[in-house]
Amino acid sequence: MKSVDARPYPYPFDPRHTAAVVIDMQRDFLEPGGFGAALGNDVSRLAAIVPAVGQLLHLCRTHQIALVHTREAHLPDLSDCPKSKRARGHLSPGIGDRGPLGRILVDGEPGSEIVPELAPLPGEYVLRKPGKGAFYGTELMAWLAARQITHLLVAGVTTEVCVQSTMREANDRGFDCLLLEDATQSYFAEFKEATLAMVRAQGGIVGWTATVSELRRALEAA
Ligand code: C5J
Repeated sequence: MKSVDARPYPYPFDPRHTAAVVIDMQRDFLEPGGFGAALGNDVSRLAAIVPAVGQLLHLCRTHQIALVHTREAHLPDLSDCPKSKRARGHLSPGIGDRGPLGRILVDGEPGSEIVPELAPLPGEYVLRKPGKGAFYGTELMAWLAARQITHLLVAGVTTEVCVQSTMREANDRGFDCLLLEDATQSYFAEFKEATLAMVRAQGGIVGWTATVSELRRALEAA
């Protein structure tokens, strides 16, 4: 067993029953011309966490912790995209429309790919998801159960949308989740801080938070 010096109190975990879930580190959210930019956001805020997420990937690969990379992307015919999602915000270009990175949030388009610095290695699980939470409409629960995973290390973007949705879905399914503070980001600084506070409030009602360095110290401790 290992223990991270986390907030609101130490997070015990067994690396053999732990997976890291890296949420939506895609060009559509991190690069100009994608979905995040279409929403009017400064995408450079998100690109700034690429090194920390890279360190997390390296740690997991070194310590044989299972990895899940998620991508928010719809089928090309948009049959898995609710009309309400497509209509929200009256965006132009919006989901399914062609932009500088190809059709926005559509599987197979350049924008839907994970940024090259964080590219999954052959054999790692890459999960396409149609929703904000990674459990909705996916095989994630079955994949984790088959590997007897009980603990999740969660990172990626955006903190208050897909990351928080996934953590809440996981928490309700009985997983103990640790959110990596410096390996997650929002377009809005205050939303990130509020999410970290919500997760660890009331005795860790959704989970724990810690930095990638704190996780490293736990993994390297004898
Ligand atoms: C959003 C996400 N923000 N990955 N998606 O629409 O958080």
